[in-house]
Amino acid sequence: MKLYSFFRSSAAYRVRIALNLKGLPYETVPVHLARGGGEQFAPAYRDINPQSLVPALEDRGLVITQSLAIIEYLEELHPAPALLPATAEERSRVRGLALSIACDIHPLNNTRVLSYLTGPMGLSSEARNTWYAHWIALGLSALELQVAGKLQTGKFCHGGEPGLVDCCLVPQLANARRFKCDVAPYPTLTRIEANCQALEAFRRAAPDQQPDAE
Ligand SMILES: N[C@@H](CCC(=O)N[C@@H](CS)C(=O)NCC(=O)O)C(=O)O
Repeated sequence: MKLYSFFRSSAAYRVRIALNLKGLPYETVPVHLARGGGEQFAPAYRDINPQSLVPALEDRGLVITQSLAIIEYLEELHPAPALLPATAEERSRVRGLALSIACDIHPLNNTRVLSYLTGPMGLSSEARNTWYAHWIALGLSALELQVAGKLQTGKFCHGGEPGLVDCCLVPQLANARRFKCDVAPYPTLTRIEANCQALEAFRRAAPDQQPDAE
């Protein structure tokens, strides 16, 4: 399998964690999101993903886009270890939490959104960082409430084994820290993050461990 990735991309980071948790080998194909206006917009990559976003996964000639679709594809083909729980009720919780990160928190701090703020919208980097911190705080404080003190929450976001939500949480917290957001108000999320970081699969997926890290 080939993973089109950028070391700092949190969406690609999710997939790297899932691949590692499942013990699936893959080749990294770096797509630099900043160099030369962004390699994601080059025709060669547009042919792979017309959305010009990473990650994309190539497997046996099939190209899959969208990190959560990629993870669910891996889950269906390689069910063990499972990243989704066994029952429909539990899966609905896990998918709901994962989507709150992937659909509601992350898109507001994506590279193209932030560059549009400081580019065509004429915002200063300070104002852009205020935008970033506002949406992160709103999203992470809701997520903290969704997991804190809940019976289904365990060592990880759902139970005692790492799963889909953890694949999304760790990159999102890494991103928040990169933008100097205070993560102290989210003690449950950071406790789970520490449990994840104790696992090699998570550490090996980290941005600074990638072949294209700068
Ligand atoms: N919903 C997509 C989001 C993908 C995404 O936003 N990727 C970012 C990096 S984390 C990207 O490629 N940004 C390039 C850009 O904004 O032009 C997914 O989950 O795969």
